[in-house]
Amino acid sequence: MTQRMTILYILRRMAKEVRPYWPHLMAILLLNLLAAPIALLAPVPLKIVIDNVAGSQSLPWYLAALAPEALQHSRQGLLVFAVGFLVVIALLSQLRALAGWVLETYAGEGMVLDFRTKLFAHVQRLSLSYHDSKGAADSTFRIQYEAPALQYVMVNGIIPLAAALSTLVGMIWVTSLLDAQLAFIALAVSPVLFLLSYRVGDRLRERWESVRSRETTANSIVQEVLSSLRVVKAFGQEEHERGRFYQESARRMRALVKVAFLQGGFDLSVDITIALGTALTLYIGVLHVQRGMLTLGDLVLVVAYIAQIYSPLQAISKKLADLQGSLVGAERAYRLLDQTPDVAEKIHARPLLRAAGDVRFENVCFSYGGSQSVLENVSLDAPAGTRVGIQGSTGAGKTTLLSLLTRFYDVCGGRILLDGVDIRDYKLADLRNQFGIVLQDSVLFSTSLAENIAYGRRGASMEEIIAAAKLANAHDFISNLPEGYETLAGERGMRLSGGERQRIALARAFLKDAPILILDEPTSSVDVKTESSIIDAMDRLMQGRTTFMIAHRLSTLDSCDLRLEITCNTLCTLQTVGGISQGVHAL
Ligand code: DCP
Ligand code: MG
Repeated sequence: MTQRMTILYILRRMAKEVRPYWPHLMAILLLNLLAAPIALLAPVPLKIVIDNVAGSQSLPWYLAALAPEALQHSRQGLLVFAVGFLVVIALLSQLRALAGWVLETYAGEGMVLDFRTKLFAHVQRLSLSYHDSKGAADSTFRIQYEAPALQYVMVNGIIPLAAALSTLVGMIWVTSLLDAQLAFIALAVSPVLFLLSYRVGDRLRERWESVRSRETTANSIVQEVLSSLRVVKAFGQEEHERGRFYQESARRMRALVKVAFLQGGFDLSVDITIALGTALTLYIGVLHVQRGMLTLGDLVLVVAYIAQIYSPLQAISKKLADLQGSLVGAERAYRLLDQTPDVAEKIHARPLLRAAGDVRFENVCFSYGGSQSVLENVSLDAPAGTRVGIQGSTGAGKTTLLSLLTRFYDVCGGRILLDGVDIRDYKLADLRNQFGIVLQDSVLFSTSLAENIAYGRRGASMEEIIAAAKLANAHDFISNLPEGYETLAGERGMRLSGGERQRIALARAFLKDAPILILDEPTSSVDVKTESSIIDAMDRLMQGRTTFMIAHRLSTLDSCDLRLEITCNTLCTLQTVGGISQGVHAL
């Protein structure tokens, strides 16, 4: 199990994270601190009405300084001043609230937006093996639901905490001027409070962790089921999935009830500790009065102030407990951010504009983490322009072999060379830019067909897109659609048939015009007629490019210069055509 991050560590990291928002946070804090003096002004107009309008006292100096000269000499004038003052105070208080609200929303949402974007960018950089093992739902949850922890802690947590702390200091100072000993006794409960929040905080955090992990699981069930709804429906498993979802959600609920118990118990202990503190100060205060150290009036004042000391103390302890849930969220978000991609780019990686397409595998070994190796000692040599056909039974490792070439995964042993240079020495983006890929199951995005084709080269013109579609034998079927190139593909391209998706993917590859082609069974899910139209398009696409083509139907591989088969984790040559003879070793 990974070690827990300490609260201090998380807070420090967060403070660094939100550095651009520090001025906003300071302003919010100031606005928070202004609330108390404005609240103190609220009863002043009433005092003016009673003392100076109904009564006949003259205005105290501090109000006389504020009131316009003309209003000070008649009762009518003073009344106008009093009601005017009331409106001004209300306005001030509302303006303060409004400014606070706008600033809090702006800063809070802004920092969450930045943090989310950072997490999202990082998740995209993480290698496929991370996502294979963790699943998409986990990352989604962390990005969408854990990132806001930043706002809860920095805006809704630390600021009220700081405001309460400064009120506390002010109140202690005022009380200690009246009776230092009493102030000290009143404060004696604070270590108890902090110890309490510390102990309970730790346990709360543990419970919150369990709530969050249940939430993630429930969330991933929803995501998984909805993305495979066809299968669920086909096998009539709705009830089973409902049960799975219910169980996880019920576990989450039980964990939350435990949190509520703990938090409720904590609130109760804080309140009781504070009541004990008040009782003690009252007792000792009365003793002081009896000994003549304090007047009765002072005692009343001190007791009132001590109540004022306790309310921020209470707020602070409860806030510390409240924050635990958000701290757990933040920790989970940081854990994601701390994942290092295992397919990493070297610091001084080589740029690569356009490769010639000379590919060499040297004693390549690979396994997906488990003990079972998928490829062992695979060597092959494909000079630029070679068409390599790869066959092999299902699960033999054909897709894996080509995933190594694009560095979706890194080899465990041996090396792969492109134009004589280890592919790990190139910049990742440059390397991947060298491949046009048509996968076993082509996935489209839920945008228009034109945009889907243009995914191969952002910013391609409509003419180029249409030209690519024509080359891929896709233009005809696209033009027959009512909305043509503007037709929406539906989620993952589900509104198109398998063969149609495949041809869009080919058009994408045409548009990308990369020197190396990877065709992973692009005709596996289409009828014979469509297959011949796709093969026809592929033939055009393969011209002048190094091509790796996987096919189950062996006739598809007829046009290849080099035919390989993967069996028992290694490669054997079936047939070499033309000048390529030394290519492959079966080891
Ligand atoms: N494998 C794995 N983890 C992954 C992908 C695959 O453990 N993320 C395993 C499953 C297979 C082996 O690796 O036992 C080879 O998988 P391939 O996808 O490379 O197999 P093929 O492409 O050869 O099979 P198919 O013809 O079905 O596409
Ligand atoms: Mg495969």
